[in-house]
Amino acid sequence: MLANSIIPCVAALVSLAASTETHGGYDFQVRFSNTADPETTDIKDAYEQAAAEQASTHLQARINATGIAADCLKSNTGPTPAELYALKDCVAADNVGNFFTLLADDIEESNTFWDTVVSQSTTDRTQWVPARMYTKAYFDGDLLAAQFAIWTQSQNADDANNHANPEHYYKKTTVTGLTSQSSDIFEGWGGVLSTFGTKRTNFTVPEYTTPTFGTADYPEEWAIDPSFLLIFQRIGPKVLKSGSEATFGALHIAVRDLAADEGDEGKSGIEVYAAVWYPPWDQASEQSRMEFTDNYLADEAHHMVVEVINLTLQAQKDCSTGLCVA
Ligand SMILES: *[C@@H]1O[C@H](CO)[C@@H](O)[C@H](O)[C@H]1NC(C)=O
Ligand SMILES: *[C@@H]1O[C@H](CO)[C@@H](O)[C@H](O)[C@H]1NC(C)=O
Ligand SMILES: CC(=O)N[C@H]1CO[C@H](CO)[C@@H](O)[C@@H]1O
Repeated sequence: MLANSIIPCVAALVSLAASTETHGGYDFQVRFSNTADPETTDIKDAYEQAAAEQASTHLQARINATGIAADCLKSNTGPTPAELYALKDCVAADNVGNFFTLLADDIEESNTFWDTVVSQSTTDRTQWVPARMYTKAYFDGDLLAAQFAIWTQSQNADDANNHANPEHYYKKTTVTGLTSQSSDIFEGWGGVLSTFGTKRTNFTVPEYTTPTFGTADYPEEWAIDPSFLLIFQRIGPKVLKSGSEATFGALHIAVRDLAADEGDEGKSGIEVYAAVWYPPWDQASEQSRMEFTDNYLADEAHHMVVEVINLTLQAQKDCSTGLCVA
């Protein structure tokens, strides 16, 4: 009798604990490490909304100050993600280079910030620190790992980026080989969870390729579970676009198919892993170092969740029209 009354109670607790967020009719579960349980509160909407409010206010202030694309403010000033994305579309339609001019001071500030982090870090890469997330997306056969991997190299993926995240401003990907790409990216992150504010960074990922772990550039510690096949993984340095051309991080993204019996949903899907490894800023004050590793990197991990959910949803739409032949 006792056992009977306890078991349903435990089951109820377990299902309460893991949060499944639903977007575009599909369920998602987020983890910030491979050993963690899924997050217990929804990540995407709250983070995207908070980031959109900040991005919208900042962009409007810059438009006001410079007069660039000022007509865009007549009909696009709301604080929601969708309204911000419409404002960014309008600014980019005026000239795709507008964001570099509007946010030139931000780029300078970010260059200074990252140059400081790099010059005040003394360790090899085994001691670098990650912003990282795992997101399970239960597409139930509507989007496969191979399709998502192919889609990420397409023009559609570049086009989707300014709608995938409030702080994204530019992305241009060039396929450089069978298993390599390079990307020019202008985006920001920070400011929602971290007191550092948003660092809007203009950078390239010049050699984004299939990883080989166990090297000085890509230490063994960065390898992930072998269920993520190497053919669906890419890694590459993040290099500042101007000034020092410093390598200030390394980007690693992977995707795998998820069998129906692996998740909590009884549905199949894909799991996306995204990580950026950074120098640990070990010579900073204790306060700055902690703010960096605890809050600033958490900001980027949340930013990546928003992006991955929006981008997989867009990939599903594009692939369903036959765009992603795997
Ligand atoms: C931009 O200018 C408009 C019109 O003067 C004003 O209503 C708005 O508050 C300004 N926005 C910001 C963020 O400065
Ligand atoms: C930022 O990068 C773009 C190309 O991706 C380049 O055209 C622009 O000049 C750069 N701006 C700054 C300020 O670094
Ligand atoms: C690319 C994409 O699908 N972006 C969507 C992200 O989510 C926001 C909020 O729901 C939408 O407005 C975007 O269109």
